[in-house]
Amino acid sequence: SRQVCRISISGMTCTSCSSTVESALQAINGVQRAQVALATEEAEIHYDPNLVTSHQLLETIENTGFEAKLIS
Ligand code: 9UX
Repeated sequence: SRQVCRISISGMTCTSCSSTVESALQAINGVQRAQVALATEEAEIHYDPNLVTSHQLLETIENTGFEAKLIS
């Protein structure tokens, strides 16, 4: 199955920052698509909720060194 969430990310200052977060999200089992936009400081993630939770997505982002909050 497929679910979409949006996460606000603060602390990213360059495209290398956003690429790091995007790669970390894309490496998670159950993530089908992950896009991180530096300009809007937001991530849009398509994922299978049977394999990964939005809480785990937030934790993955925070482990890369940025602050993450669930928007929707
Ligand atoms: Mo470049 Mo982004 O050091 O932190 S990766 S600013």
